[in-house]
Amino acid sequence: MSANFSIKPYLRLSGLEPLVIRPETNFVNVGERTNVTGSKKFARLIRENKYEEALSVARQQVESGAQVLDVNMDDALLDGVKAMTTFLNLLQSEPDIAKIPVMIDSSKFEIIEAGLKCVQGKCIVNSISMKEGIEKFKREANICKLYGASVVVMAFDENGQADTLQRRVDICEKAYKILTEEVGYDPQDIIFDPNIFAVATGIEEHNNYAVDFIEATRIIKQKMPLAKISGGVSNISFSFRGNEPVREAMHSVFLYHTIKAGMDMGIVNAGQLVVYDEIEPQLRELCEDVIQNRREDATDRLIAFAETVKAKDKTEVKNEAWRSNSVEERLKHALVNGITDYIDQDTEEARQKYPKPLDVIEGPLMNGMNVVGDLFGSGKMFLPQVVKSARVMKKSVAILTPFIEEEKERLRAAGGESQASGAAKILLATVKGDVHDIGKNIVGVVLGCNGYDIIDLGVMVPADKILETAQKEKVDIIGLSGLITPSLDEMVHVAHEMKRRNMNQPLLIGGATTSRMHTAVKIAPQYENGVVHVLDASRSVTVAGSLLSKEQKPEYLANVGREYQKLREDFGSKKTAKQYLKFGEAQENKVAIDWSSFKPTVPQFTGTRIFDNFDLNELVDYIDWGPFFIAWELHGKFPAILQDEKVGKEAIKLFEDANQLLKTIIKEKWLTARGVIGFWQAAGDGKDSTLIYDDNGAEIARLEHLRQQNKKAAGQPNFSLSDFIKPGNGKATDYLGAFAVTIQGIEPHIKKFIENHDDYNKIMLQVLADRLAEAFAELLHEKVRKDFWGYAKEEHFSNEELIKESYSGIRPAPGYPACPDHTEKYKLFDLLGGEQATQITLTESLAMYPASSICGWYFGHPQSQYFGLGKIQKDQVEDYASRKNMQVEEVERWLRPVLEYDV
Ligand code: B12
Repeated sequence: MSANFSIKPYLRLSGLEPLVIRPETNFVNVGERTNVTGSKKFARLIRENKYEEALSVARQQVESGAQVLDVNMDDALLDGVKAMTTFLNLLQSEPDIAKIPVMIDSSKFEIIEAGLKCVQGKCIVNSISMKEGIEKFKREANICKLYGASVVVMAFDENGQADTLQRRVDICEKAYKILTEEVGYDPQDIIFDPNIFAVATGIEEHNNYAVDFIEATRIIKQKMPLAKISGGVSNISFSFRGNEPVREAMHSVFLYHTIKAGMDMGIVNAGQLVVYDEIEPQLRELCEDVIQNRREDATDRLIAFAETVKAKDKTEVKNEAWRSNSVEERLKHALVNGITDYIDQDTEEARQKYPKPLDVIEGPLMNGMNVVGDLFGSGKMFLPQVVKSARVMKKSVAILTPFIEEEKERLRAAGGESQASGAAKILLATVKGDVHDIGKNIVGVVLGCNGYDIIDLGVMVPADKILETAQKEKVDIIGLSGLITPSLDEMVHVAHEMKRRNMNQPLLIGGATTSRMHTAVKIAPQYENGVVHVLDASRSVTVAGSLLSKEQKPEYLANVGREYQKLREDFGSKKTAKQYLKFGEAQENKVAIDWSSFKPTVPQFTGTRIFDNFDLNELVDYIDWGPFFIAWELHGKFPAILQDEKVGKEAIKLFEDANQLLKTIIKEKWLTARGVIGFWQAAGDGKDSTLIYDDNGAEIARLEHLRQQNKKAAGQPNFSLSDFIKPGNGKATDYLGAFAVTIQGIEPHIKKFIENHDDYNKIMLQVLADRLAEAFAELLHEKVRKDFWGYAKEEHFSNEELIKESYSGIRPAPGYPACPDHTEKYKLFDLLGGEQATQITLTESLAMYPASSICGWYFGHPQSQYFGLGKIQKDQVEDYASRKNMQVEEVERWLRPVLEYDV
């Protein structure tokens, strides 16, 4: 180890990927739906032994932004040890879920221990305490330590739960001493939960609970600075249930103090819905009185005020007081609140006040954006608000630009130097073959808000163009984006080219399909001057900041380099640790379906049917709003998110804006929906292929499927989509369907929004077009089940049930986890009538243009289900290549992310 290399004492957790909780990290969300005590659906699936389906609950959690996954099997009707073991073992073979750390949650230690035996990486045990004496506490802590787990310690001892400041501190300190001195725990692996209780309950003894928690947090952090503090924030405002404005304000005030005191994680049901500084001053004062227990009548006064808040609708009162402030303050207010109403007149006033137009940008506008950046960075502002701020900024800059140009001209004519903005330049591009840019656009806006000069080259940009522009424009950072897996290879190519061209700018990698692991293993080794994977827009700011600071850059890149080296080593060792079946064995363990009594439902037609200009009104009810909010980085389930204590207010605003735009889109016919579906006679070959026949019984296509190859728990099959088609002996015995849907016509409207400097509506339109495409796929699938194929004529599901995929039959899309090979899209498009019938074009990476397009297969058998393929081995790849008549190397190129071996 070199002399200046030391591992910082941060709480380091991991699933397949690490989660490091650094001092600057905000609250850590723990996904709580994989908990039989909290989720009825999850409990039912576990009781019915439907573990594969139960995994989808976990997957949903990860997709909605959980950073840690809480797993709880405490149900009297369950064998908890068995359930925990089976579920965690299965979960470990799903890389998209197992990437985040697990929190093993149980009140029974034997269940915790069973869980500890299964998880890979570094997990959290929730919880241990001294409730049943010190010996038991030590014994359990020792076992947790043996497994390398971090522990949540409840402030609880033999005398009960700690409810005074002194007892909170004493119990935590005692537990800390035992854990660090006797058990040998690292302090950073200890998380205290010092009990948040409700205040303003009318019971005098409760009045000091908040003060005690805050003080306990402060003292615990002073005495034990490396330990973490956690708690359930919404408990504090329990007595004001039903009065959201007051609860929001209380949470904000409480968090203001607890975060300052050192609270770092928790189940964030509560939060800063309102920024502390923007709480109505009288309400803030009253909450401060209650939280800080500053006056005897604090509770009564807050209750009295709460009645008035309840009575009036806050949002009706438009507060225009800010208009009487200075122009600098007004610009700041407009930026922070995303108000464009007065931006023309305020910008003009500032331009006249300042000596040069550029001074307005570098002065009040940048000051305002710095506030926005800080609030976003500290979790006090949400992405939609930031994008609205950007719109204000861009509009103001657009007003100033002609004056800046004029000034430049004047200086040039007078032989002087033209002013140059000193902002660092960042080039962004979606790589060749990929058409997606929502994520990239969001990153561009967020970085732009932080003062960087963004050069956005758009989508499908070849490596040469990216690198030539970077060199010509002397950019400081290059950022690549990609949504589908073939883009990963293109990113490797760009990195390779950067080395060949002797470039020195750091390279950022982002987008839904990218990962730290792939970046470390495949991209970083191509280029030595810095390759960094960035998970989302919020993180791009700190990464860019570190890379652009001369002082921080060397250390930052050295750290990333070490982290990636470790990931490469882990990647190498993990591969050998996993157990796989020979391909033949996996084929033997296929899904057991009793075909003897199966009679396939005959679809209404065979061949294809086109739905052109489909009524958009009909699609609205089929929209799944969940991913809409995820795209805007507001995490939570729809519609509950609209009531969410932390993001609810912003979610409602966003939802209203979306519906407003949706109405315009439909009324003014901005977009057109086009879909194609088809059915064909089919038969399985008894192994991994599906044969497609025309009406005369002639074979017209042969679909190839991939099969799970990891060793399964007893009774669990190795899934392949081919298992869901009835085998035939060269003769049709079953049916298979396919579809493609697309939303066309977005381009002129995007152009208009760009011209209008309106990123907010540009991103909104893109996200809505994607939602409409997905809704169209859902609606057609329903029509297929009930009508065109008609195997589920009696089906009656609500939109919510449709989203949960409660129906029979599936529509897997090439590229999705059950069928990750994009090249099968060629066959799908041929069957559906090619690009002409679908009006979708395929890029060289098999992305579909327009971006808002989806295609997939229909499987009708009631036992058909979604699954994740996981990794596969060379014997299967060779078999697959020979079946597809392709070179093994070519197949390996398309399937690289699912290969269990290196190529
Ligand atoms: C919504 C969605 C769609 C939308 C389109 C999304 C879009 N326009 O971007 C629709 C419904 C149209 C769609 C279609 C398809 N999809 Co899709 N889709 C998703 C989903 C559910 C969410 C993606 C998303 O929009 N996230 C929100 C945005 C804002 O996030 P983002 O793009 O990741 O960007 C953020 C970060 O990644 C980062 N970032 C992004 N770029 C950059 C760049 C830089 C420099 C930096 C620093 C950071 C950065 O910051 C962004 C903001 O925080 C994902 C699953 C998932 N959970 O990711 C699958 C997913 C991306 N889709 C997938 C697939 C396969 C498809 C289809 C091919 C399926 C098919 N056969 O029809 C098609 C392809 C469409 C096409 N035109 O070719 C796969 C891709 C993996 C693969 N195997 O290729 C995924 C991962 C699902 C899966 N688990 O398999 N999809």
